Amino acid sequence: MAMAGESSGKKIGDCDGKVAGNRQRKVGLIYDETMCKHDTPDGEDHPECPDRIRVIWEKLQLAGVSQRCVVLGSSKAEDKHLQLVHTKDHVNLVKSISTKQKDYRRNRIASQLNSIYLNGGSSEAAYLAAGSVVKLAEKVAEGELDCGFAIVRPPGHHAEADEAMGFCLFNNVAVAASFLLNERPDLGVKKILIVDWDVHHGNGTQKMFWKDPRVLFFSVHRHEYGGFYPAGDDGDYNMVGEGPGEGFNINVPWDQGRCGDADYLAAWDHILIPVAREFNPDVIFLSAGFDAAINDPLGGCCVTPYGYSVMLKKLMEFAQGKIVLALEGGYNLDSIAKSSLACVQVLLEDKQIQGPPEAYPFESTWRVIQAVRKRLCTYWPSLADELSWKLINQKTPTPIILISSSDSETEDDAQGLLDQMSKLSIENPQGTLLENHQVEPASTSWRADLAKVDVWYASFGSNMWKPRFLCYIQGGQVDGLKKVCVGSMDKSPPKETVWETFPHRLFFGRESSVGWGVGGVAFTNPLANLIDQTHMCLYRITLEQFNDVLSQENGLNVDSDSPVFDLAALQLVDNKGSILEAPLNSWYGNVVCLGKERDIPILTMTCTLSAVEKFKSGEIPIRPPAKAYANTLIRGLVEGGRLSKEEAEAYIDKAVSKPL
Ligand code: X5A
Ligand code: ZN
Repeated sequence: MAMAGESSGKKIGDCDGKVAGNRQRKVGLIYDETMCKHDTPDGEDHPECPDRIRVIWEKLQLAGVSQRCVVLGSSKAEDKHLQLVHTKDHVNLVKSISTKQKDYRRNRIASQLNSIYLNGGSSEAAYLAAGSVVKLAEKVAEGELDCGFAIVRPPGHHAEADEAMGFCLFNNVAVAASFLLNERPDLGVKKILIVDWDVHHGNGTQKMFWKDPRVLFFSVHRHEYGGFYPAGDDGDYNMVGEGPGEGFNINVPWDQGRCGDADYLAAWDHILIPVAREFNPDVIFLSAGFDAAINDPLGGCCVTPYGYSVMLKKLMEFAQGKIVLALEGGYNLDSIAKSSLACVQVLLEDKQIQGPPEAYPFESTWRVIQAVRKRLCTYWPSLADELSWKLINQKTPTPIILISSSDSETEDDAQGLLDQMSKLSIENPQGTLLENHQVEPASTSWRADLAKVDVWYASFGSNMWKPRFLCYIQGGQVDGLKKVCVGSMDKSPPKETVWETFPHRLFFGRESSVGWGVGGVAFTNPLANLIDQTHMCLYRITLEQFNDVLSQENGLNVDSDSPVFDLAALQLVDNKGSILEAPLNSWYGNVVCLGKERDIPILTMTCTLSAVEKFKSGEIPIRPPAKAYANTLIRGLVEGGRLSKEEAEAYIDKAVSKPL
């Protein structure tokens, strides 16, 4: 019986990827420190930094996987190979850029290019990056290696025939693909699939093979209707190639920036994989940028190492596993190191790593996938079928069923609440307790369970002012508030109050509210971003009380048979950034987990993501808050000790005036 075979006499680590009789795959790796010499001219920080490839290399060594691969030296690209896809002028420009004569002109040249820096090490690094991918591709096509990963920089996929851009000088992958097709016909590579999973569109690669049916180019990227780098229409799904290349260019343009494993895998399962099966490539290139990875500072998506490993594994079913990975973007050092490791483990056919729990694609993901399938189905019959209703209606997060499906701020509902209120004797408009008042519960069974669990309720609107929030707990009414609150069944005050600031956008919208009259009310975008801040006052209350607050915020009765937000719902959002959109049209029907404080989940309630879109489009109006309402927020921030009066006013002003 053959042991898992040996690759170039190198030690084989523990690996259950291969059944007896099958030899260990030969995985090539190329890394060369010389490519670290390409750097910013004056040492300024830049996301595309030399450490990117260092951390990947170190990770592979520390994990003991590079030792199980065939490590090759780098190699400089030949001009004639570069000129298969680049103009002579471009090749000469990149060649000359690091020469002495160019010392003074380098910065000026770079400044005329889009997102490019240059220094004395740039030319050599660019030649090595392209040459290394050529070398690896040649060895894979020859069969000397099964597959491999070129850990190179500068990246390549934005570079066009006559233009360096987007941190890219030469189009490394395009040069290598063209080399196989045109310089090595003896190797029999007739059809090449290039998959580009970098978060940015591979505009350069697309153009280089636009009319070439030998190369099927597939790019999945953030597009946002042309607003995301490299902006414009090139990354649109209508761009399918031309002439003989028509149908051989596939773009999957995300229209928002938080796609993760489920979204990418849906694009794989319902576009890329069926097309790859029909195309049947001889070799696959992977423009392996890791800037769609979770925590990437530029990408904003959240693909995990597990997600990358599954995507790669699915591709290895084609071209007899002949796949060449070339690093493109990816700017979080930790994320790119982990993602790279996961990929090399797949190349080595190690045991599949563990993934996060199952999630479903966004609704917008299905829209994009359906549009792509429709546009391309004449070229690829496997895309012709309609996706099943059942498939595309799997949604994450699972909606919670609310007891009413009306909008809290519609007349009838608010009236309903007021009717209920009118039975009560309200003693004091200043937020003191409504004594002697009990709402008879229809059922109390769920309350005991939820009373045992604490959560932080994070408020960013008028509830930041504690007396106003207490109305929701103890019942009553405060200054400026036009309605009376019934309060929670459990009237005990919050156990603790703390302040925190979250990276979310605060804004004001809607024409008027029952509570405050004419003017917008506060919302915070459920999605985090790197620029904005929302100050929040966190109250530690029980999950039972949280339900009563949620009900009151959404105009629902507190005495319902079942909780709006139960333990199962808490479980579902028990993770930073997770969202539980309630299927009702109320304004605050979206519970968002902002993280944890001492292991207790921090929950806020705000509008849905689709409402954010409507605020952006103007379908729902953005409106400044009424004076009394704004003053209540300011009062909350100041009395809570979070901000000075001036700071609080400036904070609200900014949220009012900054466009969404
Ligand atoms: C290779 C890559 C990104 C360029 C972004 C420019 N380039 N803002 O990820
Ligand atoms: Zn990128």
